[in-house]
Amino acid sequence: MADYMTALFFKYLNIKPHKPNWEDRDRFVLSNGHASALQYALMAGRGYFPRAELLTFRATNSRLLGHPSSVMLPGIEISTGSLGQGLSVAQGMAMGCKLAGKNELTVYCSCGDGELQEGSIWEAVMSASHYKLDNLILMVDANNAQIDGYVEDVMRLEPLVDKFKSFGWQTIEADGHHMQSICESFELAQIRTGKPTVLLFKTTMMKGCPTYENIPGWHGRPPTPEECSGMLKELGFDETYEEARKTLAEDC
Ligand SMILES: Cc1ncc(C[n+]2csc(CCOP(=O)(O)OP(=O)(O)O)c2C)c(N)n1
Ligand SMILES: [Mg+2]
Repeated sequence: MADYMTALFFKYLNIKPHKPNWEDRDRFVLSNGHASALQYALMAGRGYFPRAELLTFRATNSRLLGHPSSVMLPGIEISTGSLGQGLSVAQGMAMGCKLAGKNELTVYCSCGDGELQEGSIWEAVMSASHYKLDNLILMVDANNAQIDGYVEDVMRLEPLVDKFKSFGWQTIEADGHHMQSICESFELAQIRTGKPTVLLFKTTMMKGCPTYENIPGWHGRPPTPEECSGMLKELGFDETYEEARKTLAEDC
């Protein structure tokens, strides 16, 4: 998700990190809350809090919980982690913006593909098109992986494009690692067409680390320091895990 989320947070999301509750901000809901580490990294990059705080991730008393908490951390719109719920919340936010006459605000929601197996997702999908919520953009991390294995083995989702289309959504497929395709997709999705939009981003879990790519076991296992150093190397960084931690700790 890192590639398209970086485009979202640095190019498209209209926010004021120093004023997290600014009324006219775009909204972002991380419905697949287990990807919180990515959201924290992006928030630190945008200046919500110092990058050194990232080192407290999941530690006792940290604001950076394993699943994002709107109670703990300003800038998180809604606590998530129980899969299948965030899209309904985002759908309500999009409807609220319309009712308030603020059609220019966009509500972005992120879901995993395994998450789409939750029935509540499809209630929100149905309702968003009924209410013509063209200010709602759903991004799906279509990596064909989930906690128990490959999505197609656990519970097949295909044909996903046809499913979203039949529910009345504008449906856009893109390579989730190709920055130009990502940007073109966001720009198309932002046009108000009378329909909500889903961006089906085709991705590879652990993209950029060939030794570790596309192995569902990496859904939730923290790498050892040695593995982490190996991943950094494959990603093209010179620093080891320990060195990278040190650099981060000094970045305030
Ligand atoms: C309602 C609910 N059921 C089960 C879980 C446990 N769980 C956490 S992540 C996950 C897999 C989700 O798959 P996907 O959305 O594809 O995420 P990815 O592995 O690609 O990050 C599961 C089952 C949960 N968080 N919430
Ligand atoms: Mg997945």
